[in-house]
Amino acid sequence: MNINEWKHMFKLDPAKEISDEDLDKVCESRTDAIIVGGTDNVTLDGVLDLLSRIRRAHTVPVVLEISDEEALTPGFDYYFVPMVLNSKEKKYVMDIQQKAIKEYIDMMEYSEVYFEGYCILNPEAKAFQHTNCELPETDDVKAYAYMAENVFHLPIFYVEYSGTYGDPELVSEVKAELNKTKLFYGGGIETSEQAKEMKEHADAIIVGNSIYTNLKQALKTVDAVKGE
Ligand code: 1GP
Repeated sequence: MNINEWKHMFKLDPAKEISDEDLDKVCESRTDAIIVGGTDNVTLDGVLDLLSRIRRAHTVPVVLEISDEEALTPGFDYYFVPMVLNSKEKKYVMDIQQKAIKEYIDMMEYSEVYFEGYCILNPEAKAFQHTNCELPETDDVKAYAYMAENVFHLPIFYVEYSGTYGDPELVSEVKAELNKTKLFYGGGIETSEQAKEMKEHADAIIVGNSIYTNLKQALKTVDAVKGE
């Protein structure tokens, strides 16, 4: 299936433990893809371990979301490269990405690389602090979305509330700005109702932390957005 048709993704953090049994459930959940990504303590060993455990028994597409070039490795189906549009430092908007291209683009030549315009909206999130973000108003976020589509021509605009459930009204307003660029929403989704609510506006939702806190409920978010 084409990435433009994806509706649901699970995001696994290579710095967190997950049993084989739980990992099997995540991979066989009918989610459209597994994203491997995190902010802290992402190591090459952790990334490779997850990739090989997923590949051993499953065919679900696997994406590496690159946060640290030290943990970059071939073997993934897709690579997502975040550009943090609301960072106060150019480094996190484009310099890290430019260095990664210079160094590693050959390695990724045969795979599919997608740049994501990220907007991080939870000031408590590690990613917000790590990338030195500024908290934007709704109109600012809409303008970033406009830029993602019309200035940078990015395939994905990612509204990131990592760790907390966001504002569906904001997501709806952002969606109205976008025509071609896909809107991804991630942050605090724990229940089927929340998954449905955000998926009404976003093209795809990403469920992360609740895999580790309440897997049973997290698994239900797949059917909630993709149907039984
Ligand atoms: C994190 O957007 C994802 O990058 C998912 O957020 O961990 O809060 O589900 P949660």
